[in-house]
Amino acid sequence: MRLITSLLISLFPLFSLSQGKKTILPLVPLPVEMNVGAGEFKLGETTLIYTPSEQIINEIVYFHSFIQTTYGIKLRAVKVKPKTGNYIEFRSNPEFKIPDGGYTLGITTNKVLLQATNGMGIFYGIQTLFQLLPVKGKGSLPLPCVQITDYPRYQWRGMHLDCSRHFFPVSFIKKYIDCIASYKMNVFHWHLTDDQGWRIEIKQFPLLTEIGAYRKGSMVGAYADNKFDSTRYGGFYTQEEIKDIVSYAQKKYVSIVPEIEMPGHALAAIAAYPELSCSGMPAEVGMKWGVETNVFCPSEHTFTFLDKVLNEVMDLFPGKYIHIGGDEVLKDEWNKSPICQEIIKSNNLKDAHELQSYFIKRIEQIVNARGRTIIGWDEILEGGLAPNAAVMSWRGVEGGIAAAKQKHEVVMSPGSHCYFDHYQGKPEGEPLAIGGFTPLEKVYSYEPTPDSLDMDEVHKILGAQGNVWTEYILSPQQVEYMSMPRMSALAEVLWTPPARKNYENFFERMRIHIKLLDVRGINYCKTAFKPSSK
Ligand code: TNX
Repeated sequence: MRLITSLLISLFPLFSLSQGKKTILPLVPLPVEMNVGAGEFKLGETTLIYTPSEQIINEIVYFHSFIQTTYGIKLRAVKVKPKTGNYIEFRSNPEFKIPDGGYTLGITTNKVLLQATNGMGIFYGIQTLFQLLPVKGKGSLPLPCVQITDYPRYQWRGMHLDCSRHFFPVSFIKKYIDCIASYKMNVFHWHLTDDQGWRIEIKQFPLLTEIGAYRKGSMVGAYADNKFDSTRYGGFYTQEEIKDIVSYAQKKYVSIVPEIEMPGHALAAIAAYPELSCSGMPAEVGMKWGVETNVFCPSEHTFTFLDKVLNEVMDLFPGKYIHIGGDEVLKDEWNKSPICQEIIKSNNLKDAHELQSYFIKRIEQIVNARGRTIIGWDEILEGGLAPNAAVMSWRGVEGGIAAAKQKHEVVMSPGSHCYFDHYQGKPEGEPLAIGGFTPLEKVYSYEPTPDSLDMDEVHKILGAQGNVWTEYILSPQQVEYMSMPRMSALAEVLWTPPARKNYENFFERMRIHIKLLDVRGINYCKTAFKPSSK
């Protein structure tokens, strides 16, 4: 019996069996190492905050104001280390030995000690503290005694949001970023342009938003019904709003990767400036979902336009990666167009696929000139990859494997596991979605690093990302419903060592954790928690 008990404890170290009572700590993602002890630290009005490290003052202010707004407790900060309990010490030291983004958290009955090498690690340790605190309470808040050592498995822990098909307000973008950060994820891939709407203000081309940000109507209901309304729909983010969001995200250690789609999915831009297409014919912002034949013409005029657009984009977004799309480029127009045939000939290209590769390489030069890197959907492999491009693998993992073998960076986002616009339960019991079936357990089972890569190729897998395409997602509440709890499962895939992963255990933790979502007003798929859809 003792053998079985100790085996159980070592398998599930987060079950504290003190006094025969099972305690599950609702931590998501599960930390790398964790030992639960006996007793509690009580956080209350008399708890002091102390830090010897000036450079993490933002994180401490963040912790302080969260405790005040959530529990009405105003903690006092002191400059001298308290001699006796009860206090919380935040310590940041570049010499501290822990991988980047990591932290250690020690909670004893009279002291909490959070240590890291920098503000990022402290920020993640604070997320853990927030998940350990009771979701509601006043006066004296118990924190279980525990020792945690924690750090991320992958460097790209991403979530995407399509703001073209449907537009979401700044306040929601911030809430989405908060949610991403609370699961220790660190990339927000912001899909800003597509056929059905251009959503980013570009000062040199005002028509992109004046015309391109609005469509005359939208598809309603299922695609097969082919029904439309005639309500003008649209919106866009001003450059001031974008700057505000970028700095908001920086404070939460989330880097924003903006996506400007090209050469396909560009109808909204073409509606604003028809000379960007091969025919030059007037066009309208898309109302129907799907893939359009009207794409950017690979002419010098288009490259000059995109140079200016991308430079404004790079002025706004300081991160390393600029997503340039590259997916689903129908070649109909290019095959017909004399201009394209001329470009193919004068550049010694074989066909329209090589023309697509030529297009992406020209764009890469614009982005590399500013010291940045392009990332594109896996179609950018066709006709030859641009020299420094990173690849986002969505049509399965093969594109990602091929890119890694060519020593290019890869972010995995296969439709099979990472498309959060797909159904997460039986369609009869779910709101209308695009199709597919990607329940929670399937997301949890995802392994981003393919077996077929060798030692120096595996490092090219930066991580993975969940994609939220919004053709059938009309409101912020619905974005949350489709993302949650699948985002939490993906967060654990990307943070926790595979040997520590266990779906039953994750599910138990999530069942408690959702109380926190309720308190924070975050919607989630309720059916995911019914035993039948586990
Ligand atoms: C494919 S994923 C697309 C999007 C759609 C999505 C719907 C990708 C690179 N392109 O344009 O919104 O499917 O699931």
